[in-house]
Amino acid sequence: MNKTALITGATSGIGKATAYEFAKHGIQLIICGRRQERLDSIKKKLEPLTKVHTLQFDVRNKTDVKNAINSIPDNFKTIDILINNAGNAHGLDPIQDGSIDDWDAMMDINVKGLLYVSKAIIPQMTERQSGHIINIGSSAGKEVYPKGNVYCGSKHAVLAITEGMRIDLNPYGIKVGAVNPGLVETEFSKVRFKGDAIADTVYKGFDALQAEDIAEIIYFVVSRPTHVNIADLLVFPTAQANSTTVKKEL
Ligand code: NDP
Ligand code: 8X3
Repeated sequence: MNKTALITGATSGIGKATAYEFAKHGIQLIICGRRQERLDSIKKKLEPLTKVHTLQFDVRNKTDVKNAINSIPDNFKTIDILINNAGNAHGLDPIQDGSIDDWDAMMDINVKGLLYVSKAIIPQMTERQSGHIINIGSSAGKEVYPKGNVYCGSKHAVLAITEGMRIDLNPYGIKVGAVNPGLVETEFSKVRFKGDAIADTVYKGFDALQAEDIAEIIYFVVSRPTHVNIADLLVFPTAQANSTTVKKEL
């Protein structure tokens, strides 16, 4: 596929697997994250398959986001596909015990970071009257679970923003959609539980989704014909029925 994609959160999990999947199909890549050494090693692995440019920035810093996107070299500048994937949960606490720092992190990264990156890239898409934006939401954006309060709020916001983008960008022929996974075994729980051993138990006793499962779905979404836009997609592991119902065999 003769296209360029920018993927945020490409150093791990779903974003990294999507970079690998896109590279297999010859999509030129701009991979983003804070951990430069990981970006470098992914670039090295993928370069036999496609052209790769790395961008290191924290999506919370709007100036850095803007400067990073402005620094993209000419041969990568036309971004056909934006995958707004960077994000995480921080903590799992009842609202009365929640940490304000955790709340800030989730709203700043999952919601405001997504907006900063989109703001920097949408103008070139409206100018060309083409483009495809996929926001990685979550089942937590469709359903609130106990102690999920602010994370669920951030992902509900992602879905509302996705719908708003689709409406506002409709006159420009830009596709906008969300991919919403359930439980995917990535570094997500390590980050959520700040390295606590409880993270190792989250995906035990059932076959969780793997990052590659979601990456294949994202490629399917971007490879539909021009007149087809997959607007919203919810994906669970077979063992999961909703946020609180997971069939485990321990
Ligand atoms: P990972 O923790 O494996 O990956 C998160 C990615 O986001 C990393 O590449 C990380 O890169 C990047 N990131 C985090 N914070 C920042 C920041 N401040 N600035 C720039 N990049 C940042 O998690 P997943 O792959 O699971 O998560 C990807 C997305 O999928 C998230 O939006 C998450 O909410 C969503 N999701 C995950 C599910 C799951 O069960 N795993 C289910 C549903 C949705 P770096 O640290 O290098 O900056
Ligand atoms: C991640 C899925 O259920 O761990 O968005 O919140 S969950």
